[in-house]
Amino acid sequence: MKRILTIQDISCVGKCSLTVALPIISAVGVETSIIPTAVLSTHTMFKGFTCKDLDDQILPIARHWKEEGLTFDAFYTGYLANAAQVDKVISVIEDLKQDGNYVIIDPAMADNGRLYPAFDSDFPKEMAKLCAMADIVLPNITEACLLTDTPYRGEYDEAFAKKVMSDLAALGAKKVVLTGAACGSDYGVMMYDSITNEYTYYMQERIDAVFHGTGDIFSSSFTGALMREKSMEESVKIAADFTAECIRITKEAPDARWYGVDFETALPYLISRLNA
Ligand code: PXL
Repeated sequence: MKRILTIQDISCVGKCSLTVALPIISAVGVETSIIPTAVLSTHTMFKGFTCKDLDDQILPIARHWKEEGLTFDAFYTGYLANAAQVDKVISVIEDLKQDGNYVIIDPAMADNGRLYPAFDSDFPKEMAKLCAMADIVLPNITEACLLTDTPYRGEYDEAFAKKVMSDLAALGAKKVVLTGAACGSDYGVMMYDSITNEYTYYMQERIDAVFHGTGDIFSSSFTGALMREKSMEESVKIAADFTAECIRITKEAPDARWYGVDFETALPYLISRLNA
């Protein structure tokens, strides 16, 4: 069985980060080891959330694993609690990584043109250091703009998206997967491969609903699909379709919660796509 390490927070209520990554990646048959970056009462879209960072645990946890000879097939990082955690996470990956491992970085820090409440304007510069070591980086357009020092645009065209993706790759990431890309009337995922210099797109029908945590749903199912030996392109399609299915189900659920999607109901769909 493949084993991955995912490094992100535990929001105890909120259906994001580890409470999404653990069930999704485990459900697709991949062992999911974790380093929690922080424990929060809820994600930061709630008012009054509590947060205890686990800064002093990140390196000791990894050191113990190194002594145990533990190895991983992929590293997948998400929300970090503060800028100082970036160097620690880089060091964990450098210490544990072996040839052929994937490094997947979701720079979960912003959306809709704004940084999440816990971060100040210096944070993206630090996060860019982590993105530089990625095989695959998975930003939304806000994050891609912040990482490349590009003024954010709510509306943009294909040329703008392509430029931001190639600028991001120039920082060091091999492949860029831009999620929630809304170019004109098209909506979906855009990919840039800096090795082949190719752009590919997977466009979907736009669903008129917005829920929190969908970026984490995408990144987790994408990581799971890659670990199930799907190609990069196929993994993007499966993750995008699964995320859309989660949104569709949540939109129709009479008891839907505002803070996250009903990914639980959609898990059989994901598993059937991976077994097809
Ligand atoms: O889904 C991204 C995310 C992860 N973790 C925490 C968050 C958010 C988005 O708001 O607040 C704590």
